[in-house]
Amino acid sequence: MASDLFEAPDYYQIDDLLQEEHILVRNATRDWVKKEVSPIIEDYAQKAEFPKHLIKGLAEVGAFGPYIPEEYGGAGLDQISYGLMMQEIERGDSGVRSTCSVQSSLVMYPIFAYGSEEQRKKYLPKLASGEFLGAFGLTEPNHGSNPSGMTTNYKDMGDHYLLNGAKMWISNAPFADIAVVWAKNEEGRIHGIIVERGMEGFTTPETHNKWSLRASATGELVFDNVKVPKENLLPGRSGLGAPLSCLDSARYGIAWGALGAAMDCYDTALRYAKERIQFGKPIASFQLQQKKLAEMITEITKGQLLVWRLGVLKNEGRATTAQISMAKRNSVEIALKIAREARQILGGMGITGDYSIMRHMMNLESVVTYEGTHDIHLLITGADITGIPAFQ
Ligand code: TGC
Ligand code: FAD
Repeated sequence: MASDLFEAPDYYQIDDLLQEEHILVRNATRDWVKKEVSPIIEDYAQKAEFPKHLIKGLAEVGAFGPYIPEEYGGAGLDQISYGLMMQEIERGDSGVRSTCSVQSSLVMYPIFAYGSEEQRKKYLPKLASGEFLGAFGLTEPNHGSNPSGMTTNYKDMGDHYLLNGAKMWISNAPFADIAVVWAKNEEGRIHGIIVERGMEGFTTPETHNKWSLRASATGELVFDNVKVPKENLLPGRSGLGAPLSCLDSARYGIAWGALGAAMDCYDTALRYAKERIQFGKPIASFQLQQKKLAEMITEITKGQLLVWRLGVLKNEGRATTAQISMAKRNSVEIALKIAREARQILGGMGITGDYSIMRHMMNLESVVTYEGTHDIHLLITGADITGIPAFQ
C-alpha cells in the first residue's frame, strides 16, 4: 500500500467544538494508526487474517474500554473521546475497529454494567490490557434482525448451568478467550452468561470466504452441553433490553467509525484527483470530479456535526436508541456512497490494494449489516417518530 498521507478534513472547524483532551486522544490514536495499522493492513486483508500483534498497541492507546472507569483498567474517557478513537481506528480499517467495538461495548460494557463486582474485577482489567479478547454472541443462524426469537438456552442443574445452542457471525470468535453469550433460561427469559475458552463442549469454528472485513476474524460459537459455573451469569439485568443496551454503545462508536472510513476515501480521492493528469489537466479541474468531491465533503461535514452532537447528548445521558440508530445509519450510508464515488475518481487504480478505498468499500458492506441492518435502523426511526413499530 502507498504510504499513509492522510490529512483529516475539518471543513467547518469542528475541532473548535472539541476539548483539549479530545484532540490529544484523537491525535495519539491517529498517529498510532498511521504507524501501526496503515503499513500492514492491506496485506492482512489480502491474506484474510486478523493482525493479532495489534492487540497490545490497541490496549496501550486505550481502545479497549475507553469509557470504562480506570479502577477496572479502562481509560475513564468521555463519549466524544471514545467516538474519536473509533473514527481514527476505522480510518485505518473497519475490521480493527470491530475488534475494539466488540471488546469495549459488547464485552466490557455488559460486564461493567450488569456484572457482579467479582466478575468486573476478574475480567475487566484483563480485557482492558488485551490479555483477554472477548466476543459477543447474540445472532443465531435463524435469528439475526430478530434476536428475541433466539433458541440458545441454559438449564439450571443445581450446581451449574447447562448451555446448548449456536451463535453465528461472531466477530473475534475463533480466538476469543471469553464470550458474553445471550441465552434463554427455562422460563424463556434472556440472560447474559460468560463462557470461557476451554470449557468442554464449547467450540468456535471460523467463517471463511468473506469478501468483507477480511482483516477481522468471524466465526461461530457452538455450545454442546457446556457446563457453565453459576457465578458466570450476569446478575444485573435480564431481557432483550440488556443486549440491546450494549448495542446502543457499539452503534454509537460505529457512527463515528464509519465517518473515519469516509474521510480516508475522500482524502485519498482528493489527493489523487489533484495529481492525476488526463487531457493535459489534473482531473480535479473537471466539474464532474469536483461535484463528487464537493458532495463528499458536504456529507462528511454534516456527519461530523451529527456525531459530535450525539456525543454531547451521550455524555449527558440523554442520547436515545433512535438517535443512535439515525447516526449509525447515516454515517454508514454516506461512507458507502463516498467509497463508491472515490473509487471511480481513482479509475482503474481504485480497484487495487495500492489504495485503501476498495478495502473500505468492502468492509462497509458488513458495517451496513451488522449491529442492526440499514433497514432495521430506518424502522427504529420510523417507530420512534410515528409511535408505530413496523418490524412485523
Ligand atoms: P422490543 O420489543 O423493541 O424491545 C425488547 C425490550 O428491550 C427494550 N429495549 C431496549 N433496552 C435498552 N436499550 C435499547 N436500545 C433497547 N431497545 C429496546 C424494550 O424496552 C423492551 O423491554 P421490555 O422490558 O418491554 O421487554 O424488541 P423487538 O424484539 O421488537 O426488537 C426490536 C429490534 C428489531 C429493533 C431489535 O431486535 C434490533 O435492534 N434488532 C437488530 C439486531 C442487531 O442489531 N443485532 C446485532 C448483533 S451484534 C453485532 O452485530 C456485532 S457486530 C460487531 C462488530 O464487529 O463491530
Ligand atoms: P436477516 O435478519 O436475515 O436480514 C436479511 C434482510 O432482511 C436484511 O436486508 C434485513 O434488513 C431484512 N429484514 C429483516 N427483518 C426485516 C423487517 N422486519 N423489515 C424489513 N426488512 C427486514 N452478531 C453478533 O451477535 N455478534 C457479532 O460479533 C457479530 N459480528 C458480525 C460480523 C460480521 C462480519 C457480520 C456480517 C455480522 C456480524 N454479526 C454479529 C451479525 C449481524 O448482527 C447480523 O448479520 C445482522 O443483525 C443481520 O442479521 P442476518 O444476517 O441474520 O440478516
